[in-house]
Amino acid sequence: MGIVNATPDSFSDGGLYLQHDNALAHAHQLIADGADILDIGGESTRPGARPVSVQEELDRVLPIIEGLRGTSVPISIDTVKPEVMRAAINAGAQMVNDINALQDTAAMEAVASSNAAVCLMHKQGDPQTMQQQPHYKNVVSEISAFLRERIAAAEAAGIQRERVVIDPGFGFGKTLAHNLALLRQLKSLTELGVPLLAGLSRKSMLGALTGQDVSQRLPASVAAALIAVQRGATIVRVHDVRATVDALKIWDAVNNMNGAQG
Ligand code: 9MG
Repeated sequence: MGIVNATPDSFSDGGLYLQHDNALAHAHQLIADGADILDIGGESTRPGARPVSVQEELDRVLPIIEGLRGTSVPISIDTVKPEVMRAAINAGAQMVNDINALQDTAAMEAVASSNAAVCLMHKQGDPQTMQQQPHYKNVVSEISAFLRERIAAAEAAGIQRERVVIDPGFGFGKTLAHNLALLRQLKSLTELGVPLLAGLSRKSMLGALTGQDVSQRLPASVAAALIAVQRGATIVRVHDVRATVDALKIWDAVNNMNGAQG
């Protein structure tokens, strides 16, 4: 899953049209690099990011989704807002990436009344404050229980299990120790019986482990994606699609005997 940020570029003041052109060009590059899904987001989830209105988010993401209509890969809309979910699905999005795991009733209804797939992600707290004091007795079992409950809630609302993906939400209300425990025991989440998505790309836990600034986290991101796939993730949400795809091709050739037979 390639990440397409439809958020203003801090280095450009070319206005909405330039932003859209840049995001569309980036999306096409990610497809050429081997992305199987594109995740389009119009509101940053980083701590301290300014919240945006429904209209502002729609203005950012809809032209991108419309511009990608007819392309070969499914589009995911990264949003917590039910209005944005509905509009994006109408514009052609086939998946909703909700970091709030459809805990908002209107969001649950927006997905239930469509055929879209959904990613249910765990987070503790909200993006503004979540890194202040994350606390768990047992991070893996608590997140597993939360995701199990959200899968059941989605099914009860009429969203078939086949449409559901789960995600432990690396970095969302978790310390480095929590994130490492989750990655170490990621396989246990596959017991919930739905596909597992992992998003580790360029995250601060990788910075904490390597000492690298966000712009220098490609090698750590590729390593983390590979570990996640080895431990059961079937979708990895990444910025650097080509490097990740290359690494996964090697892993796949060794593990699934897709390469030359010796
Ligand atoms: C929007 N977003 C940022 N990080 C993410 C992650 O790890 N998973 C998902 N599903 N979405 C994310």
